[in-house]
Amino acid sequence: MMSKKLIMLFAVLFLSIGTMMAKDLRTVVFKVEQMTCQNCEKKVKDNIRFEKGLKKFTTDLKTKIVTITYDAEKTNIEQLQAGFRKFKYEAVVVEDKKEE
Ligand SMILES: [Cu+2]
Repeated sequence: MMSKKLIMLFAVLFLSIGTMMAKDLRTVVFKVEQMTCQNCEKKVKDNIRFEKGLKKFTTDLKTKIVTITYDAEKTNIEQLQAGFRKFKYEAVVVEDKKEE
């Protein structure tokens, strides 16, 4: 039978492995001035959903805000902005933060 000490050791080991494997997820908030109606919003949704490294995103038509959670090992803000530029939209960074 395993001793309590050994079980503790395994618990610590698994916890540290979990931390090491945790993805570097970041959330960026973009202001997209061109997103002025539902069609524009749909255009953003239809295009941005295919961006590499994208984890989740939300759009808000009223504030023209697009919030994107992305894997920082697979993409970055410049690449996401380039994604917007493909359909002639300019995404301006309002906020960029690391996910806890
Ligand atoms: Cu529109």
